Amino acid sequence: MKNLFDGATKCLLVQTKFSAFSFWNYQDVCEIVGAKYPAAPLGLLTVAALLPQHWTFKLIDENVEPLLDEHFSWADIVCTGGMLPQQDSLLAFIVKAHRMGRQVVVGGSDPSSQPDLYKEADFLVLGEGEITIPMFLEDLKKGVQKGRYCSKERADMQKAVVPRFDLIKFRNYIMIGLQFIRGCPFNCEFCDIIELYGRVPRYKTNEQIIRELQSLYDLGYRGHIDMVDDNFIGNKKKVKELLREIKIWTQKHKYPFYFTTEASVDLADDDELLQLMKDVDFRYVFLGIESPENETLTIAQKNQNVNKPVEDAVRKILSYGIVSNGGYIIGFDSESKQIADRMIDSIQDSGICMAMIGLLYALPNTQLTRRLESEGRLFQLASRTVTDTDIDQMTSGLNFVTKIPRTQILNNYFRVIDAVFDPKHYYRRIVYTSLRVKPKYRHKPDFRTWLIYMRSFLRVSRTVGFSSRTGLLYWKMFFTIILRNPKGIEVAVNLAAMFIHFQKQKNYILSVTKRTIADIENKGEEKFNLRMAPQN
Ligand code: B12
Ligand code: SF4
Repeated sequence: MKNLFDGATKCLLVQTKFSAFSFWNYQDVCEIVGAKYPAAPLGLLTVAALLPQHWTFKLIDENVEPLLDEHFSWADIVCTGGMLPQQDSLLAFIVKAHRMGRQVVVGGSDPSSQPDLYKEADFLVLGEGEITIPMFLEDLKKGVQKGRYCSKERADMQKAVVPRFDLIKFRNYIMIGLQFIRGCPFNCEFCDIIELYGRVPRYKTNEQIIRELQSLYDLGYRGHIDMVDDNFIGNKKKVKELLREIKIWTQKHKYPFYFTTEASVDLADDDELLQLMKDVDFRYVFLGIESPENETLTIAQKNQNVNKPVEDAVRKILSYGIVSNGGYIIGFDSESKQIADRMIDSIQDSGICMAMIGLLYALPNTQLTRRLESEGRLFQLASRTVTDTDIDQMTSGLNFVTKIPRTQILNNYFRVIDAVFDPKHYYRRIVYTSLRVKPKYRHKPDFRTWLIYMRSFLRVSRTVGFSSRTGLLYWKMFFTIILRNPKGIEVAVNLAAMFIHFQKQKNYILSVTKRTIADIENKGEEKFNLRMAPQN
């Protein structure tokens, strides 16, 4: 048997397919800008940097190119990993790799949350790779053929390695991820981040982040970087120090990048932080808003959002040239009868265009899941969808016996999606946002990228501007912004492009939701719940 550790091992890393219908899988927009998938597989790029560097690596992302038998034939060992929406493709990959006679190493968030589902893998390397990959390698050195590795220890981010960005073709992706912080200080009941990564944010040093930026710069990458932190501002003091360092570096390098990230709503309380983000060219931020109702926020332990008018926060963030996207959830026990109207009003009043509205999903290994289990309300197939569709946060969800009648929740959900993604309403939000945004973009595209922007603009104008549903709205919006706030036009066209995806997503969600409602009405809710077999 070949010594895999010491030898000239060929290692195949595979990012398996995401489900086709996902809020984040905006294929139409990718096509318009000439990319193949939104985000690069940062987890596997990090794994490659943690494995022995004398190995040879090949990374295949099934979302951008086909995985062929010859890739397996080339490899001595294959690695994969990922999240819940990849569960089916990950499991199929393990079977295929075995059929091709290859040993499989599996890690990442879904295998870490529910390892037993992945028991067929030869090596299950769970939790943070920085801790468990060395454990796996120790065994590999000894010639061990199978193993499961996990640890309660948290990785020291200050020892984190620079991901192997050289393994991907940048042009395949809209954005490249970079991670500063793991963990979040808050305690939302439905969240698995605090279970996976803890409540004390651990961060890389400024030097590490600069090294990662430099690595991307040296490899020739320019453009969009997504700071993939669960809450970028989890430690405000540290993040300000980092932004000051980035400001010096990025000025010196003539602003090669612009940024997006995720943050809690209290970002709006800190002008200094917002100014620093503006200085280094942050353009979009995803806010976990969840619910417009204070009682629900309190019960869900999302106390940081209680009594925080979202509209004010979004307007404040916009005044720094940063556009907010928002995450919303429907299906909490404490929701009022007016939840649909309140959510629609809140989204319309804040002007948030990219609103990710999902049904409450009890993710494996969360406080919510444990509570529902103890109340005998959790469905047995808790990690899977309650519809027969792909796993997707937007349509799956409600994987438990609800307190409010399920059809009432689903009807509310239907109404919210229908209204929020109604073309008239969506375009009203584009106008609101684009008139108020005061961007001062520092990153300037090179000539080739500028040509791509122009081509994308023409493609969006052709697709949206000549559609019977959106044509009039698009041109009216376009001339309003050009005349009244020309600096907002880039934001306006980007948001209009995203609507191509949202329209399809809306139709898909509405048809799945309608089918589920009909199914429940047909059988009765009790029978529906019985079929989903609650655990008790
Ligand atoms: C960035 C991000 C995204 C991005 C990009 C993801 C991508 N590459 O396509 C976008 C915005 C597109 C996204 C979308 C979604 N995401 Co997301 N996302 C994240 C986030 C914030 C960071 C992921 C990341 O890059 N981390 C940094 C890298 C270095 O860490 P890592 O990938 O975990 O890898 C480490 C280990 O897991 C391990 N590892 C990973 N793979 C492998 C493989 C092997 C062989 C080994 C040994 C080890 C190993 O080693 C690495 C180093 O320690 C995480 C939260 C988090 N903190 O993990 C959520 C998270 C992964 N997303 C999640 C979900 C549910 C989704 C969505 C369904 C909806 C949503 N909530 O946003 C969609 C679906 C995507 C789709 N296309 O259909 C969940 C997954 C839950 C689960 N149990 O699987 C998470 C954990 C957040 C959450 N709680 O909601 N996401
Ligand atoms: S703020 Fe976000 S990351 Fe932090 S606990 Fe709440 S849901 Fe999780």
